[in-house]
This record gives sequence, C-alpha cells and structure tokens, in this order.
Amino acid sequence: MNTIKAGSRMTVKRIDINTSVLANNETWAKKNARRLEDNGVYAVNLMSSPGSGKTTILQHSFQYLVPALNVGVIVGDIATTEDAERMQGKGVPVVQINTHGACHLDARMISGVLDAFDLENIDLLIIENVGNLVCPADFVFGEHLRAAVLSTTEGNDKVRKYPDMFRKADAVLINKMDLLPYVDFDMETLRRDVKGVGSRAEIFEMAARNGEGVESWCRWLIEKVRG
Ligand SMILES: Nc1nc2c(ncn2[C@@H]2O[C@H](COP(=O)(O)OP(=O)(O)OP(=O)(O)O)[C@@H](O)[C@H]2O)c(=O)[nH]1
Ligand SMILES: [Mg+2]
Repeated sequence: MNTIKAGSRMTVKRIDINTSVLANNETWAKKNARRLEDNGVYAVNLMSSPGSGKTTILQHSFQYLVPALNVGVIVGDIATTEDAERMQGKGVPVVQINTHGACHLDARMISGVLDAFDLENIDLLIIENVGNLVCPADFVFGEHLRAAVLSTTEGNDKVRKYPDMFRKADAVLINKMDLLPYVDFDMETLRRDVKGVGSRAEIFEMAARNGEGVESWCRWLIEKVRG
C-alpha cells in the first residue's frame, strides 16, 4: 500500500488492487496446497488460449492416465457445462466451474469445489483453466505443475508476446501438429523462444484430435506424480 499526499491537510490512501488480489489468492493457494498434500493429491494447472485443445488433450489422455492413477478433473469456463460433458464416461469425476465473466480460475474457486471430490482416493487432479493466455498465468492454485498448451494455428510469435504463461510452465504442449503444413509455425523458432523467455519447460508435440503424441505427455506426467 502506498500513501500519497494530496494538498496540505488531506491524505489519500492508494491500495494497489492487483497486489492485494494476488496476495489474497496466494493465501487460498497455500490452504489448497496443504489440503492436497494431506491427501496425497498431485495437481496440474492446464492453461492455454481458447480453443488450443485443452479438453481434447484431456479426452485422449484418460486412456493412459486412468489405468495408472485415480484422476479427477476441474474444468473452468465462463459459461456452459460443455467441456465437462465431453469428459464424461471415462471413469473420471469432473466438476465444471462457471466463472460468469472472470477470465481465469483462482485459488478460492478451486478451494470451493475440492469437497466435491473424494480426495483421499485421487492421485492426480487436473485443472483445465479458462481459455486465456494472459490472466491465468498470475493465479496459482497450490498446484504442483503448470502446463501450457499452444496450437500451431495461433502463430509463432505467441511465446514472445505472452512470455509469462510460458516462463512459468513446466510443460509446453504444442498441439494441432497435423495442421503444421498449412500454417506459419515452426518448431525450431518455438524451442528457441521457450528458452528465450527463460523457461526450462519440457516440450511435447501432439495432434490431440487424432490422439497422436498424447501418450508421451501422459507417461511423463505419470512419472511426475509418482515422484
Ligand atoms: N486439427 C486439429 N484440431 C484440433 C486438435 N486438437 C483440438 N482440435 C480442435 O480444436 C477445437 C478446440 O478444441 P478444445 O479441446 O475444445 O480446446 P480448448 O482449449 O479446451 O478450448 P476452451 O476450453 O474453449 O478454451 C475443437 O474443434 C477440436 O476438435 C488437433 O490436434 N488438430
Ligand atoms: Mg476446453
């Protein structure tokens, strides 16, 4: 909080909303982290711009994850339960959060839905964030791992233009590799840019719509969960 003088007698207090919102989020995230730890739950925050393929990747990941781990999913969207419906029938409990306008999930929202899971019997909780390349980067949930999806159709400049998302990611999933011949995107630039923003993320290439490349991301994730 900063204090600025206005005139000779009046003092105006300025509260930095951004800082206080993030500090509050941090408090909730610590509570979540404790609760997840107590129950042996490993949490993943899956982020990307709208339509990069987060839900498609999850739909195709379950065949590898479910035989190895007890999985739960939280999915955030501004509106509708469509993503949660797409993930039904795979033996994975899915909870949909609607933010009604907010462009990201936050730690308090996650705390509010943890009760919906039998946490003692969950090994891996995957949180699909609201589609947005900016805001989700700032809001931690108490998760163990952050994964950012980028699809080839979004352009080769995105890592440079939205560095926070990729700098803070432990894994970068390049999706829609099937469309590579038709778009201006090359993996060499992508790899250089990921390093260039200071990220040490593991990079996976996939075409999730056909299920291609999803297995190696899942194998890597299973190893992370098992520690
Ligand atoms: N060609 C191609 N299309 C894909 C691929 N993966 C996903 N899509 C398509 O991309 C569109 C968006 O995919 P979603 O999985 O809904 O993306 P999302 O990131 O979950 O989107 P939001 O939740 O709205 O942010 C759908 O029409 C998918 O079929 C892929 O590997 N190749
Ligand atoms: Mg989705």
